[in-house]
Amino acid sequence: MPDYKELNDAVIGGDLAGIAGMVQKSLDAGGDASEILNQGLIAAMDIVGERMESGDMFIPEVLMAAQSMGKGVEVLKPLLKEGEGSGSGKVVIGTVKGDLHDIGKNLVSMMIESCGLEVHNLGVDIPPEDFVKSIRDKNADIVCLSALLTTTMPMMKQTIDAIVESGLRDQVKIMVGGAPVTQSFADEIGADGFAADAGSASRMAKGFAA
Ligand code: B1M
Repeated sequence: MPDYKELNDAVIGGDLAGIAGMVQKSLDAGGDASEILNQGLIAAMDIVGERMESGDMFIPEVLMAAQSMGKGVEVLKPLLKEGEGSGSGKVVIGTVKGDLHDIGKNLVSMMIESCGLEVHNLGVDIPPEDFVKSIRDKNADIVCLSALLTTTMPMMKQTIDAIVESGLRDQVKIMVGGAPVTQSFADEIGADGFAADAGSASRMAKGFAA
């Protein structure tokens, strides 16, 4: 397996100027796009998370790392297709209210889009009523909720409750994901599916849309 230490260090160090070139170099050296994403970029964010928790990295540095990761993903984007675009479903995706994390959610959005589904990415900090409005306005078939904080996981349940109360529950499949989310939590709050990563989320969405 190629050594991704240089790439990991570039993300951790927030090397905005160098990251795209380094990702391209890994690709030119024959690296696989998914492997570069997982071992080079996502693995680096896990280290960033550990350093954040231990107080060795602060929010501005974490934001630089996050932006570097985004620049790296841009290079990989055309190569990260999950399958040929043949779907016809409409998907609404967003990070729940109170939560500002969007890197993973954007990866999920990108991978679902690459399956040919129509994706409406609402952004971050999305209140339940905005999910409901968007499901109604877009006539969505699937809604994807993302949460990265244990403190915002209950907002997933509140969002599902709002969808039920709106009378739209039968119209949509509800998928949930994000680092602290589990299958048992998804079952507990009444979601239709849990996806641990962007690849499985896109396969699940494609299955629901079929
Ligand atoms: Co924050 N943060 N953060 N953070 N942050 C975590 C999540 C944390 C684990 C770090 C830590 O302490 N170890 C911790 C949460 C602890 C907890 O609740 N258990 C934490 C904290 C505490 C906080 C703050 C409270 C810090 C503070 O202010 N004191 C604060 C909260 C702000 C808020 O949201 N209200 C905060 C802020 C931030 C930044 C803004 C600085 C920045 C976010 C920038 C951005 O997103 N634009 C940030 C970052 C970058 C992180 C870490 C380091 C990296 C997250 C990430 O992007 N990972 C993170 C540590 C970590 O996760 N290791 C951490 C890479 C990404 C590709 O993975 O998002 O897991 P992930 O997505 C995956 C899967 O989860 C899944 O697919 C994706 C791709 O495979 N997935 C889905 C995600 N969404 C899905 C939806 C689906 C399906 C699958 O729908 C169906």
